Amino acid sequence: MRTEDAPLIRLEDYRPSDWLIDTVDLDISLHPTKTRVRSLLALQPNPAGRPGAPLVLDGDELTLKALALEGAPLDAAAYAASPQGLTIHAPPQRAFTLTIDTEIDPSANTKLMGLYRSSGVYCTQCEADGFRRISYFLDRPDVMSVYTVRLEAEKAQAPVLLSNGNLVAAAELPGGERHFAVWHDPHPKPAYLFALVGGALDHVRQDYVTAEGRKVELAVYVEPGKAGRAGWALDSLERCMRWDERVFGRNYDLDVFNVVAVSDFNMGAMENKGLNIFNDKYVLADPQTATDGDYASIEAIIAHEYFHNWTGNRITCRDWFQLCLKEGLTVFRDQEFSSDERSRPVKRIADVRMLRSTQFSEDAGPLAHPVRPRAYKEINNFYTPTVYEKGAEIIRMLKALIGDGAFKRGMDLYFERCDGTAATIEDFLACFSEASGRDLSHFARWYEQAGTPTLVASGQYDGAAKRYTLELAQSTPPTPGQSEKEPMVLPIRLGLVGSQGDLPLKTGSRAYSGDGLVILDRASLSITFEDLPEAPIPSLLREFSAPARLELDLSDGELIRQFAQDSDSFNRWQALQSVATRALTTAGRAKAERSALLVTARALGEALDTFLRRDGLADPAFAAQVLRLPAPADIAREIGRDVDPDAVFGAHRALSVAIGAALLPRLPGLRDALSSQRTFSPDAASAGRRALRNELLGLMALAAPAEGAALCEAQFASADNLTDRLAALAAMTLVPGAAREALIGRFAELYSGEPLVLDKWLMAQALIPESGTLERVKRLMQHPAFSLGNPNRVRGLIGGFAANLTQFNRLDGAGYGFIADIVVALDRANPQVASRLLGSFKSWRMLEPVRRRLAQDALGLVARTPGLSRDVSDIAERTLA
Ligand code: B3K
Ligand code: ZN
Repeated sequence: MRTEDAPLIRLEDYRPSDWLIDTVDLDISLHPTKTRVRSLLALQPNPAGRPGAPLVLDGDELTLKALALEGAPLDAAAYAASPQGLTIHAPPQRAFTLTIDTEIDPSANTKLMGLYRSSGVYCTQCEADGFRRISYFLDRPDVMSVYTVRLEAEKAQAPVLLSNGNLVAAAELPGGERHFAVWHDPHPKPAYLFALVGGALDHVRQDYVTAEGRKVELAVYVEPGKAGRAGWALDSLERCMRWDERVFGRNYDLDVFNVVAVSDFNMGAMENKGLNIFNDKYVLADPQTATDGDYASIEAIIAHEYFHNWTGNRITCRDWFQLCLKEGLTVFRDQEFSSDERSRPVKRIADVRMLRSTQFSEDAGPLAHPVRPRAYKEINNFYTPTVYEKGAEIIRMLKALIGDGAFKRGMDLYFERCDGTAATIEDFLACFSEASGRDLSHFARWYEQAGTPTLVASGQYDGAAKRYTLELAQSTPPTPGQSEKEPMVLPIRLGLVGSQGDLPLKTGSRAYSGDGLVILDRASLSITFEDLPEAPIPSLLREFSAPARLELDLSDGELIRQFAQDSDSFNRWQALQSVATRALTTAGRAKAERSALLVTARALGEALDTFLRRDGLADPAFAAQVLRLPAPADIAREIGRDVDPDAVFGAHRALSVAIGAALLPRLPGLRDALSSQRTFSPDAASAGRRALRNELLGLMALAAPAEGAALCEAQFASADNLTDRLAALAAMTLVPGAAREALIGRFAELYSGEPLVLDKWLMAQALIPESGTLERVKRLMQHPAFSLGNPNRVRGLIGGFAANLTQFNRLDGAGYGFIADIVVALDRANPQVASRLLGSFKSWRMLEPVRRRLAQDALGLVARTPGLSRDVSDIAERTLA
């Protein structure tokens, strides 16, 4: 179905289901191509629905085999069945049961939605609307049912049979070749949380006792032979369960918690009740096959899915417009967990980098949408950085606005009041309104209004009066469908930095709510601070307290002073980023400005040199973040119009080389000081040392290619872990030549049996900013390590290329054409992966006219392809609109 034919689903059209399903008894006999599903539904009319309404069940590519009402086969005239739905025209207006038999082919399911097979393992993915690919159902999140699931399979093929809830029975069937297992989940849930797994899997397990005293068996299932890589996930699971008990008072509620890793998965992981299914990339880890970044991601995603048990499963969403109710809140919870487990400022910096690169860019382009969208054609296209990351920022702002105590009371009230329900943003905010005694209706605009607000600030110091006046003004740019914007509620954490540190904040302004927090809730505001002995440097949006763009006119000298003196680590980091961003946007706009860039490079080089000398080793993870410049794509977004990616990249490269050159005398010594003789450990402190050491390696490769390349080779040869080997490879990609190609070859040999590691190898090559990269990527598509059928391989190689600023945006348009062709080819097999990839075009409008035209042509080509999926045509149309 093309999108113009697909209905636009609107929030305002929501109405409760006419029918409810109290219990679901599933009997599933697993077979690679002919899986039989019998579903017994206990239905009743919904008192909140329309009396006398027909029963309209959702389906997707289903074949109906049999249908019975209270055990009796239904007359053909009484119903209408198609692959896309099943309607009972005049069902009894009372409680009744329906038995539905369907047959499905998991092996042919390349969309990876519903029931499919991944490397011989049966698994499911039902969010958002995959259950309807298994059986006809009321596939909507506000229909919640109690499930009992009987799974049957050949023992040799699927010795492990898992579903949601607790295991209630399991046995061999007569003859000994087949067996079955029965799982019961006492917690009512929507169909999107249903899951099953069947296959030959190894596992690691551990007992756990909740703070409330419940005994739980935790297990992580992986492909045979990989149990040695499941320990970190299990360890992360135990830690996040304890954390949720301690920080949010949430205990686990079943006797079993299973995690299963599969190798073909459309996204990161899925929070099915009691049976989380993961992309194996976010479970498997050992020092030889996972980087420090992987260890951190596994910890965060294990926590994210586990935290959904309360924020998502116990309290789910009334409809998919409320997606941020579970996703934004759960991202906030996983960010807080990682901050407590690791370094809070470093985690915040990493999260803000990601927010800016993914969400700010989305907000600035044609795919911008509110955190709670008002309409959609394909819901799977709304699992976006806006819903997830900006959604999490809203929770963070809410906490800042009402304070920690009221936030905790509000969360407790939410858990108590909404438990077992399918809730809305309004239900959620009402809890915080009550807990804080504040009217949050203005704050709620964050859910409705798309676009990144710009905060413009300027300050004036009156030396005679010892008074400092800060002018603050906000505005939000127009976004698709929303041209007029209202002022937002911006919580602005601030400090005034003097030569000896923070100056006291004395003001009578009502916008100042104490504790260094100003609330800007109108278009502009002026605040006067008294009794200031010296002209301060304003430190605004400390901890990045609101997801806004800040325009503050400080000189490079003032920013560098702020870097040295600010008590807020985030703003120390931000100060140098701001210096670099200003220089790079200027130089990236007009190539002639390179001389100014070199002046900035000198100033930045000196500041960094002093920093590294004084306290670079005190917090290496922070130092690594300080050394890393904003990415070229960030600079392109800041420039915002008529962007020439080559000019941006050239400026970025010139600044990096100049900084590297300035630091060169110090780099080898620092690297030596950071070398560790101890055995590998994935902890945050050790990872921080590796991060800084590898950041320095990248600078050396740029500033002194010959020495840098030799160091890369040496590091590759001596490394005892993947982080250091991959960093050597990545730094080496900056130095063209035979040595680079040799290292690329050695890496592939070393990791020939490791698909997840080879994904990184594919990506490192796809990101090489040279004109030969497109040909290289095409060659690599023929490499045995690549397959268009596996989402991780596609994201590694093809996704890597689409993120290569200069090569995706080649001046001949070949980069666009290549991605467009792949999107069309992929769409036939897996629309979700195809539409994600098409999202790479989201910033096309900010390009200079020649590239803009070429990108538009490629998008037009995709949009005009006959037979596109709803996923891809929706993105194509909105991107072009
Ligand atoms: N809830 C899932 C995402 C489902 C995506 C559906 N297209 C994972 C998560 O956010 O935890
Ligand atoms: Zn989630």
